Amino acid sequence: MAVHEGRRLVVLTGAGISAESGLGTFRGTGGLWENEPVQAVATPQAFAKDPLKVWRFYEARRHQAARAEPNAAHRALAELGRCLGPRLTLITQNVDGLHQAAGSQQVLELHGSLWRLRCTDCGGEAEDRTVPLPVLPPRCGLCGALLRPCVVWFGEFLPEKVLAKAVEAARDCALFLVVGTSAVVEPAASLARVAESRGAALWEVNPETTPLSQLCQRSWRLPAGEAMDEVVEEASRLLEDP
Ligand code: BJW
Ligand code: ZN
Repeated sequence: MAVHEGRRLVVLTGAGISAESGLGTFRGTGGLWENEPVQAVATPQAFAKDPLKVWRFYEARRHQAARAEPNAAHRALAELGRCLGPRLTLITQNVDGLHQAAGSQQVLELHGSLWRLRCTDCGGEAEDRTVPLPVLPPRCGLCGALLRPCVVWFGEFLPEKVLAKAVEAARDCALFLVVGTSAVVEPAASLARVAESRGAALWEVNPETTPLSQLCQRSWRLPAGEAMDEVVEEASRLLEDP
């Protein structure tokens, strides 16, 4: 079948893959949204109303992410990338940079990165890994306007080229593996549905069920760090099968 010719693998990750690195997930008990309602920190309206509050939230996240180390699941996917080369497309909703820290290359960051800042006026964008930032909220060195974290908030468009590459990969893979996401945020979750509707096998690693679970051929109800070695082995086998 045409869609299987390339025997490509797409992996979509979410906050759950970084949980074992000590970073909080968003939803559920103990999630980041429990203390800070999403509307208060992850919308453009929140930033317009109170940039300092939003920046304090992201500054805390930057502190945590700067201290965090990639875990076994990040490392297993990086190793898989070394084996499969361009046959693996790694798509993440995470902004923590832990896939890259583990050695994954060309990660498609659907929701941006904590480590880039963008000017709200002149649009200038730059990598900035300084922790702590010397002044909050930070200002643009070129025009003096407010800088914002280069992340995608609710109601904002995802980076167009990144999303286009993700959709293209989802449409043309033999296996789509979903790891550590509640799969409630669009359009990320629908990438899995696109793949499945085009004939790809759908596998999931998550201790909890998600709206995608019923579409999945295989599920590992385990933390990613415990499941990933086995999943990677089985994925490699499936991709090698003629
Ligand atoms: C483990 C584990 C372990 C725990 N191992 N697993 C269609 C229908 C309805 C609504 C919409 C729609 N299309 C668009 C929308 C609106 C909206 C949306 O999706 N809303 C729904 C929530 C209702 N989407 C948008 O606004 C998006 N933009 C867009 O579509 O633009 C076009 C448009 C514009 C205007 C109008 C209409 C369309 C943008 C979405 C941006 C999301 N941004 C955030 C913040 C990023 C910055 C930051 O990090 O602060 O992205 S929100 C947050 O959710 C973050 C995450 O990337 C994202 C997904 O969360 P994730 O990763 O799944 O985390 P959790 O916490 O939800 O789940 C963790 C999972 O891990 C759980 O399942 C655990 O069980 C599991 N787990 N331990 C493995 N050890
Ligand atoms: Zn500027």
